[in-house]
Amino acid sequence: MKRALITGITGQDGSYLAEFLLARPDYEVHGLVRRSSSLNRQRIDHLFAIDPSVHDRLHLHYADLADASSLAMVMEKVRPSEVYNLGAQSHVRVSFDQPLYTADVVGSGTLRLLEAVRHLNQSQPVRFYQASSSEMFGSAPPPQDLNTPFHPRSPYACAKLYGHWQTINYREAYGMFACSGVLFNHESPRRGESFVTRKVTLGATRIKEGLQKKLVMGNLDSKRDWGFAGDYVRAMWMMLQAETPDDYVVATGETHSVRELLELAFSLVDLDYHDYVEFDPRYTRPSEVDVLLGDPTKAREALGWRPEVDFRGLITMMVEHDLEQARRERFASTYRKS
Ligand code: NAP
Ligand code: F7E
Repeated sequence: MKRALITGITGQDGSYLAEFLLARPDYEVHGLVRRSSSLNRQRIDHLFAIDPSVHDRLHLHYADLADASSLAMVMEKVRPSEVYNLGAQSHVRVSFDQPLYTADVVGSGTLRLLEAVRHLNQSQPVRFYQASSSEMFGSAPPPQDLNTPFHPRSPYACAKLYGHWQTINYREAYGMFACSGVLFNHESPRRGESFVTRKVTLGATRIKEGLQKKLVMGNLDSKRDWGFAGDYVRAMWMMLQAETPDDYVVATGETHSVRELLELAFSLVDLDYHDYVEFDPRYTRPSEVDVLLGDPTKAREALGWRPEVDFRGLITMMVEHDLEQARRERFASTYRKS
């Protein structure tokens, strides 16, 4: 039995990764969860229905990346063979409002976890995956790969860069099997509601169903290399199954503007986004990342990884999901009124 420990299991990627690992009968999955006043396990509740054995193969532990002692305790209790560090304050705009908190959880949090892994690694081999980000490239001209100089443009990106180099340093200094995956934007129906793709697919479908009148947005000119989260968690796992530890860019190799995203999402519900979208500077950032376009050649050649869902397929999947949700909400409110 392989034993995986996932920080950020309640997030988008954590839920897909846990699902991917639990579909393999040889994995036991442990996830870190934070205490909150109301439960936020919606993304992982369904995992218990995969098969009856999941009740014995999925375990949750209270801990926090800001709390080194909790990480050490969980590491000692679980003794995992693979650790995936996906926990983060992951919203770029919010990182400008909470820079110190973001630096602590995203930057120092990675170091705290690496220290706990290093101690365990003295008595058993542990493989470590760090969730690095294309945001680290910031204003570097596209296409971006691991030879592109980093130029981060937000507190979040600076903190991720710190975690990226600490991961490499632990590999070089202590010979640890530590990999940094530099992942470009990846989305899904489980994406947080305030990231741009989900905000747009929720907005378009709710407008279609009469639940919302307009959609207020920020900069429509920025471009992103958007892939599907389900494809990207497979790349994380492949990195830890390789013979030697290394770093990889994971991307689709295609870029699209926020404007193109709006055009596609609204057209899928037979609407024209020009009729509904308004601008508010509240949704812009003090410094923006204009164009991200990844070159995933190394991941394809060394790991055999390829994305299976393209931009159109991804946005269609998200619109279909959110349309169904909006319809259910509309039926429920009509029923309540009648
Ligand atoms: P997400 O949906 O925002 O999930 C973040 C997870 O981190 C949640 O489970 C959250 O727990 C947890 N978390 C937050 N603060 C924590 C803390 N102090 N201690 C422990 N856990 C904490 O993010 P995602 O999209 O799945 O992304 C996963 C990772 O990949 C993140 O590190 C992100 O920065 C990175 N990344 C994402 C993308 C992307 O496009 N999605 C691209 C590159 C890199 P709660 O549920 O309790 O809030
Ligand atoms: O913004 C623009 C915004 O917040 C994308 C995180 O997962 O990917 C994500 O970071 C673009 C930006 O993602 C709105 O200005 C316009 O140019 O969806 P986003 P992000 O900042 O690229 C990276 C790789 C990560 O690592 C992060 O964790 O869309 N935009 N109008 C808007 N963005 C938002 N959120 N809301 C708007 O109204």
